[in-house]
Amino acid sequence: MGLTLAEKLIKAHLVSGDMTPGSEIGLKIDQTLTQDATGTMAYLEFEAMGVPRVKTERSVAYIDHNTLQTGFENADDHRYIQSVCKKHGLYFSRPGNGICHQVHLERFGIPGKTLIGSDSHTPTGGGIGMLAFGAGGLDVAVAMGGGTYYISMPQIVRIHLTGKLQPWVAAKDVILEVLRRLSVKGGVGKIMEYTGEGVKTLSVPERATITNMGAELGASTSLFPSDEVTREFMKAQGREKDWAPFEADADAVYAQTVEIDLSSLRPLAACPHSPDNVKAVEELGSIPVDQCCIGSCTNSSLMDMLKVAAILKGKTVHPNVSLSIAPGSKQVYNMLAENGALADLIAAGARILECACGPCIGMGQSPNSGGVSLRTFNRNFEGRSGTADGQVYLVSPETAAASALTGVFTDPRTLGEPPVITLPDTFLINDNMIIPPADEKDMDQVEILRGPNIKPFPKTAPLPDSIEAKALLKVGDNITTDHIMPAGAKILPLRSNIPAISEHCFVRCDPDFPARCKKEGKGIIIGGSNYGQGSSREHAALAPLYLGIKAVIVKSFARIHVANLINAGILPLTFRNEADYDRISEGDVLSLPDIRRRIAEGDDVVLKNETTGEEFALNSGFTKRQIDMLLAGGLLDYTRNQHQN
Ligand code: MIC
Ligand code: SF4
Repeated sequence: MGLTLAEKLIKAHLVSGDMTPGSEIGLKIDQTLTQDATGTMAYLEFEAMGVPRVKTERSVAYIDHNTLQTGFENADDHRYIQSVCKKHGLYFSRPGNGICHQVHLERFGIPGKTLIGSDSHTPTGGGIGMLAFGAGGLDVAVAMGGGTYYISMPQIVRIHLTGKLQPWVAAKDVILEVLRRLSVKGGVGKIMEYTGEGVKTLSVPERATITNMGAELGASTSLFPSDEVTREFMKAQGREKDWAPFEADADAVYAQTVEIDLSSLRPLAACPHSPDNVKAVEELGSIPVDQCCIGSCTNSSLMDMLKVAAILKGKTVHPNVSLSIAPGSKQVYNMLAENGALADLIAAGARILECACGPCIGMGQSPNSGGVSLRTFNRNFEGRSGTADGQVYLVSPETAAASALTGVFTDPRTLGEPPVITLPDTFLINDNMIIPPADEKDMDQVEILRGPNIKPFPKTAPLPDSIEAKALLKVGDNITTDHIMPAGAKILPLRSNIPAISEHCFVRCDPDFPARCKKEGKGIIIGGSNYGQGSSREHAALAPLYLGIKAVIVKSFARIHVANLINAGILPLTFRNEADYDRISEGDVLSLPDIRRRIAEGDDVVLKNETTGEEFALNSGFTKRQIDMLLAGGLLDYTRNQHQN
């Protein structure tokens, strides 16, 4: 029996476990990446581990999220990360050099290698055949120290592509179609592997758009083969020597197959407020548009920008629309400038932003009240844009550019002949914004620069014998990490300061939550299904930890978030019978008797609702390693204990 591509890459990196879906596997990690919003914490954790120099083949720190500098905090954090890189053996991508996933694809990614990144869109690397996962900062810190990365072995799903995209239909429409069919929960516990004749018709940037947004399916990662198209891309990046072919065996067996005929797709849009609320653009009607934003790690490649420039050339953005454009990297920006396309964008009235995440993470460009914003990004969770009642639609660059001109939602197919864009034979290569680390012999001289905003990791404690605490919050299904720990220009600068950022924990759901936690000193959170979807931010676990949350009890968890909770030493439990969710009200006193022994011995966990007198069973189902982590009080304590033994 042949192997899928995912199985081949997993097998080549397998340190422990076997490839039985659902069982824990340990992987050797070749490369890591961090960005600045999760990076400071990850490097504080790395420093706490006491490893002098990263042990990966390549680790890169990017500055791309917290680039709005309205106070000292972000700039201080950038300096801190830069000094850590120099001392501990990492490459540092300076602010202005671009979005981590775009730059990594261009300059560092290598087909067949493993990559983990402290950002949920790290699977972008799957566009060139990398096995790339988003992870919490602590997991990345451990991998940088040479440690194994553990996940539960996913099922491998085949997305079989046939046909060819019609004019004006884009890669974004492919992944929106997958989201429409499978939903934001459809990829949980799965790797989405793209196969079929249709694969050959897609360029690397198009493939990367698709693997990037696999994160919105909840998938562990997504993967394209490394083929001739990949080789051409690597060659154009001056890195052909890093290319090697990788593909699934012809007789590989998949857990599930999804068939997509690319020729049958139409321009699509994910409507407010979920990436899977997908409708055809032509069906939406002429909704007036207030804002269009083009960019983000999903759609900011040279190809995307050239298409947009060709659509806008010689025209003017509609008077009621604000159009902002952020090229994904300095390479893209520079090439746009050299070939004149940048002039077309400027002439049409686009507001050009620096190469960074920008509006995608609420760092500026929040829409007007109730404003309709068409974005080429990957997430449209309520409030993420920074405007509580903003109506964000996720669309292709073609749809965004067409609508920016007309002022209403516009199917780009109405524009006539599409522009023909071909990728260059060689990209402009200039890595002058990437700073290599100091030589090993000089590293001791490098001083780590810590600003006053950097506060230590919150206190952890071993799992107590029993837990008794109030249900301090009860939330519904599909709670995102943007609900738990909002981002945006005001809150992101506090990413290195857990006490301060905790004041914003869950405020979008309940403004009194932080105060209530502080008053009670401890608590339990109750949630529905797919709790913690979205970002990899471990702050969504560290802030609750700081606020005294001992357990989170839900119908089901999203993959990265549950790992982050365990890493933080917070007990993640699920209802055995989902209907028991209804038997808990906010404010009820709950107890988990004898919890330490039950977790240690893998026994059934019992939850007592002391307020109602009811009692019911919860699932734990942790692996030996997770049990040891939970007993120790989280991954840091667990790692310290291991070093001591
Ligand atoms: C996001 O898109 O939500 C982010 C910001 O890139 C996050 C990381 C973070 O919260 O810093 C992600 O996707 O992991
Ligand atoms: Fe940045 Fe947005 Fe991509 Fe997250 S999704 S890495 S905020 S561009």
